[in-house]
Amino acid sequence: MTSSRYIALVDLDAFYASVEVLEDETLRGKPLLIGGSPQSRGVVATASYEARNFGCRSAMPVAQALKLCPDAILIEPKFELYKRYSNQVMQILKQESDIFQQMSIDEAYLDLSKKCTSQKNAIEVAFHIKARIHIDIGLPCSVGLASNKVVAKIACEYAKPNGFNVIPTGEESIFLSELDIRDLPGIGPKTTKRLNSVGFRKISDIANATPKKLTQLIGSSGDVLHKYANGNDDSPVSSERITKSISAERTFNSDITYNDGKEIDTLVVRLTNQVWESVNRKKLFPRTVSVKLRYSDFRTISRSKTVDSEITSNKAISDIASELTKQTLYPSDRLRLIGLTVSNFYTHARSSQLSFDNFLN
Ligand code: TTP
Ligand code: MG
Repeated sequence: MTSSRYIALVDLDAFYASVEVLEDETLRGKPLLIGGSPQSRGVVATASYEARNFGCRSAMPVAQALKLCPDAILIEPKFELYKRYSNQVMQILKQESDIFQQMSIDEAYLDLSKKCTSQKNAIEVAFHIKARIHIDIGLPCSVGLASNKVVAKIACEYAKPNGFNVIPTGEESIFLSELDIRDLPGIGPKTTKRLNSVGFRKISDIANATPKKLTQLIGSSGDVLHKYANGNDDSPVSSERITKSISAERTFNSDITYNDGKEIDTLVVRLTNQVWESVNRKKLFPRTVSVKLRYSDFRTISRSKTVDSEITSNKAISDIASELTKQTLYPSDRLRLIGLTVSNFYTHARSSQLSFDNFLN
């Protein structure tokens, strides 16, 4: 047994809406929707907790949210403003913890294991951090504290809003056991349906199943899901910079002519395999594929395509890349370089956006 870790997940409450309230105190306590206009078929970025009482949620069409809560005040998002507040919060988190991993604009993991001698001590530190965010900046947040990231994340969800949830070390699986399987990171509608169809409803149903049975049901992600369901997750809080894009390129010894595109397609597949190796290792799932083409006269152009849902196979990347080259190049075009970039990632940890569903057939 390795020594215990103290991991905190700090997530701001109704972040965009809370910033709007700080900027205009008359909005406090009111139902707010931050999102685009219903005329332009806008969606809700976030709803204040007062609006959530009426059923308004992130990603819902604004028109639908206004039907649920006609008195809600609709505010256009001000991303620059939110980014400034986010930077202030992240600054505090960095100061207070030696290992810090920002997950999104309003959420970060802190590893307090080095700094703290006991869970009690970690509770004091995490409380102090929550208080600083409130007093120094004025924003409410929720904190989950546990021995690993998955449990800290779920604990935080259950603390919202403005809460603090500590899962004592050793009690991870007890905390999880009665929760719905959908609370586990990565379980989307498809996985839920498949697991429900064999009677799995609570996390303990997954915890008590054999990894073999889970793998039969949902493929290779069964193993990791079994670990999570038992309250285990040894992934580190990693202060590595967030990867924004992964690229590979090839310069030719002598220019090549596009012709029927076959040679370029073969190169695209090779570049894709190089990129895919990193993408896979880092558990990243891109939505944007770009190709860079340098002609024999050094003119360089880039073409990109963004797809609706995360790309989970190298074949999908190479198909998009060769489609982009096909749309761009003429048979007589001569090239000296071709590059491939994937970007716009959703990470494994951003569970609400990526689910094991992506691996189901
Ligand atoms: P979240 O932390 O998911 O949501 P939240 O902070 O509004 O509410 P809470 O954490 O209390 O549940 O996202 C942070 C911000 O990111 C959110 O304020 C707005 C933005 N966002 C979107 O623009 N679209 C989305 O679909 C989601 C989920 C969030
Ligand atoms: Mg939040």
